[in-house]
This record gives sequence, C-alpha cells and structure tokens, in this order.
Amino acid sequence: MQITWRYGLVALAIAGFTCGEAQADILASSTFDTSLDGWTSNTPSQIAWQSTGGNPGGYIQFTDSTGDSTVVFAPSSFLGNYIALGVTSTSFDDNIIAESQVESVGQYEIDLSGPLGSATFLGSQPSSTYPTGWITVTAAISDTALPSGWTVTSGSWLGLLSDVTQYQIPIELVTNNQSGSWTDVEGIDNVTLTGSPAAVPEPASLSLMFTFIGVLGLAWLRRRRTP
Ligand SMILES: [Ca+2]
Ligand SMILES: [Ca+2]
Repeated sequence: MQITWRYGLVALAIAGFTCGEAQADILASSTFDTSLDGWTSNTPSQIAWQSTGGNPGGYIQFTDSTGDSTVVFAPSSFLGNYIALGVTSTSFDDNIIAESQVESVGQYEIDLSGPLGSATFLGSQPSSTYPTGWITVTAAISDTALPSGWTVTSGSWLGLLSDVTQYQIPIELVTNNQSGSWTDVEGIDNVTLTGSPAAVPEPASLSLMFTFIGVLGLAWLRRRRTP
C-alpha cells in the first residue's frame, strides 16, 4: 500500500507539471496587411499605410515634410499589465527607405510609459547605406531584472510593467538638413508582443487531479479505520 501511495503522488505531480507547462505566445501583433491596424501618430499627415513593400505586404510609411520628430503609438492591444500578461519580448521591423541631406541617424528605439514609470529601449545604430532593408529590432522584457538596452526614465521598471498605457516607436530616426530640399522616407512593419502567460491547468486536467486526490483521500481514510 505504501508503494502504491508514492506512485500515486508521483503520477499526480507529473500530471500537474505537464498541464502547467508554459509556452511562448504572440500576445499582440500588427502586420499592417489591410490598414494601419489602429496605430496613430503625433504627426498624422506624415504617416500613410502602404499596401505593398512591407516585410511582407502592407506597412506604416513615414514621409518627412517638417522639422518635427515623428513617433507612432500602438493600439490598446499592446497595452496593459505586462507582468500579468507574462510579456517576455517585443519587436518590430524597420526600414530606412530613402534619404538625402542626412545630418544624423538615431538608434532603433521603443518607449513605454504608464502612471508608475517610463523607460526607453535603444537598439543598434542603423546602417548609413539606404535603403537599409527590413531590420528586426527585438527588446527583451522581464519582471525579474532590467533587460539590456533599457533605461528607466521615470518611476520604476516594475511599476511601469504593471500598467503600460503608452507604447511608442520613433518612426523617424533620421534628422535632415532642412536648409534646402530633403528626402526622408522610413517604414515599420510586424510589431509584436510575445509572452508566456502564467500556466493555468485546463479544466480536464483539474478534474483528473481532483479525482486523484479523492481516490488517495479514500485510501487514506480506509487505512486509518483499519486497526
Ligand atoms: Ca506587413
Ligand atoms: Ca527627418
């Protein structure tokens, strides 16, 4: 009986671990196949959806016409409690498509902010040869340590992750000499939020576990009643 008990407990533990195993999921994604997917900008007149030329298909195109610095804002599907969602990384594809009169080029960047904090991720420096082609920029996200590339600009990292209310990508990385005419065309495609949501046992596995516990409990009662 003792041996059967131990096997039962081991089987129960294995069942628990198997049904609770975590997996990476795409929590939010914008491929811009048919539209801007709800993305907005601080300078909307310089942002346009393009049906082809992306990586692949549609993408957000920025065409500079002023001295502003243009960023794009993610829709609500990219916002929320990143700790509860189990967010592990975010990424986007960037292409600096056409340039003239280039003065300087900023690093690939992502900015997150919320009521409890804000942080900026700086990636690599884009190539100075245009078009750069589509480059995937990935930023790790973790609630155990500040991942490399991120700088907390206000509040705390964990506070920020607990309530992200703005997700912003500077789509304009190039500063141009505006004394004459200049060209600045850039694009973004395939923005994703990836995570491993906290493992929750499925109902079928749960009922199986309760059945196990019930059987073990009955066996235990029988043993106690046996003199
Ligand atoms: Ca696309
Ligand atoms: Ca510019």
